[in-house]
Amino acid sequence: EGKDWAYRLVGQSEWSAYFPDCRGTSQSPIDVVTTQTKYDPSLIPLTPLGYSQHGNKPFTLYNNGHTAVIELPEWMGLGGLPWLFTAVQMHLHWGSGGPSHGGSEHTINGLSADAELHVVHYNSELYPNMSAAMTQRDGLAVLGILIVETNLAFNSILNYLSRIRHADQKVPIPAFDIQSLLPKDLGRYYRYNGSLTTPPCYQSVIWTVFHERVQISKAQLLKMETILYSSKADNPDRMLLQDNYRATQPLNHRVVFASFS
Ligand code: 1SD
Ligand code: ZN
Repeated sequence: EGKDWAYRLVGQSEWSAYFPDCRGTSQSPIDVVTTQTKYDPSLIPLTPLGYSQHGNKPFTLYNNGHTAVIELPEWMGLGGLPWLFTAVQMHLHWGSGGPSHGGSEHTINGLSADAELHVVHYNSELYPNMSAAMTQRDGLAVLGILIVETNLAFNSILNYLSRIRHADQKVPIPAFDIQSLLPKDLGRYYRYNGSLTTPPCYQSVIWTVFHERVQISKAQLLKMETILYSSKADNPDRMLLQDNYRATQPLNHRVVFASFS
């Protein structure tokens, strides 16, 4: 993990030289081919726990050089999986070409969305914390929410990106209802076993990709795509933080389950 990595320069194909797990056979993201998914009636709607309860404590918004991250309070969690999961953080992946030019990590029937929101949780019934959980097969649960053009509550994050333009910058932002960023239909989703989509690519994620897409306006998308830098403030060679999504990975032996038919 100490080793640095990038989406550009030293590109995605070189991640596995330093992070061998990136060469594993259960990597993420994937292309979900809907005709090849398997209906599983045991996949019940997920229940966000405390997502809408934010009290008056601000959130912290952080440019980690690879994405914009919001650290989530530990009383937020996720129900509807075999174990209780505790929220850790959420972050975004985006492209550089505006609407209809890609930017999501997961694709459905070969089709990209404009961006993708990830809400990361760890299995707090089996493991004491995120770092213990992140190397275990049942350690993490990540929600993947595909974002397409129109409009939404994304300003709760986007209004503050201008304050974390460079890597390592952090700001407190007013807390907001995280559930407002999720689709309304939490019952229709795809489920598969995969990995972190960034080095070290541990194959520890129970992935949920919602079928319903959520919306973002063209102006909001362009702002997200052109405001942050992957370089630090004191680096004269500014590098825009763009295209921070990984290419889809082979499914290999895996089955993608659908909660609906
Ligand atoms: O890209 C994130 C990375 O920033 C880190 O959060 C990691 C573990 O939490 O997860 C990946 S991802 O698979 O959620 N994209
Ligand atoms: Zn992610």
